[in-house]
Amino acid sequence: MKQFFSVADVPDLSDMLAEALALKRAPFAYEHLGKRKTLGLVFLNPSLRTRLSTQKAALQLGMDVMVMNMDKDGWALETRDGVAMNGNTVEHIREAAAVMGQYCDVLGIRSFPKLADRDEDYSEDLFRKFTKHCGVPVVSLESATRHPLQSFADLITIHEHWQRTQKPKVVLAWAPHVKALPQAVPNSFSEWMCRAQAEGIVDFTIAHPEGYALAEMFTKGAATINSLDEALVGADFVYVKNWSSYDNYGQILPVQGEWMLDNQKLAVTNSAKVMHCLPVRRDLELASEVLDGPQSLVIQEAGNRVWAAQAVLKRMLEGN
Ligand code: AN0
Ligand code: CP
Repeated sequence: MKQFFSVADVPDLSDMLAEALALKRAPFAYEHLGKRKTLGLVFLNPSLRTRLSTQKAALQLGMDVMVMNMDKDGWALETRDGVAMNGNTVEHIREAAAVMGQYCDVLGIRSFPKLADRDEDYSEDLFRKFTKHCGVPVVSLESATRHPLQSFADLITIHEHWQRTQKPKVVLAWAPHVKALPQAVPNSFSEWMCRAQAEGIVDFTIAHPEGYALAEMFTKGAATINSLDEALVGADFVYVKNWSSYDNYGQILPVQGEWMLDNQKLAVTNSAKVMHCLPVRRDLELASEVLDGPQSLVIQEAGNRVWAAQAVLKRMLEGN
């Protein structure tokens, strides 16, 4: 595997899932695979889970890890080509990425969208340029439009908590927030769930208020509904997440009705398990009674980030 950017980089979803579950059972089975290999993690934005789970995954494969907090410790990066750098940027991504590629066998990069210009964010300019110029395999630690390590961990979590034979009903539920957040997590979750649905693993529904539709390229095959209460009926998994509008790009729109999941809303589900990628704002996005209750999977879900990252890094080290 040369790149882990989207579900399209996984030709065999079921095999990859089985690989992650096998690593969870035997974390050190490949502890020599990464010996004398270096992983570099480059952050242009904050992170708790991605930073720690990916480091842990690499250490369990015997790799060395270097972390670069580019936003705080690096030179201000220029990504545009053909401009004289006479403003605030100090170093071009062409040199910065190429240099980091000299020090690392695998690189990971996190870079959120600016949420100002939709075409710019959705072109994934920074991730693509970084990949092109570093010259080594690159794993996305959340790019402008996707968060594939999160979605992979989410799929692992759903698989683990669904032992019954019939397909689970999975609902992606928009939640309120006070800040404009990226669409990366819901785009990615939807992309992975649409693939899982196409492979007969899940039934997938998206619930969001009017004005919050995700870009079509991520939602092919998903049922979409503008009512949370209707979507929740019979749900087996509810995946809670806020995102800002794609149509009115990066905006927070006025919303009708109550969209925060609480125990009362959860009552119409099939005793649904509740997921969130974290960080979550308690009693704004999700009621604390749900987070603290028996149906919450948020901690197990975060735990599974290790196995998702380890399966990806293993494939990169194996070169297949
Ligand atoms: C980020 C987001 O919504 O994309 C990161 C989530 C993993 N969340 C926040 O900025 C709160
Ligand atoms: N879920 C997730 O990616 O969390 P962090 O932003 O803390 O890495």
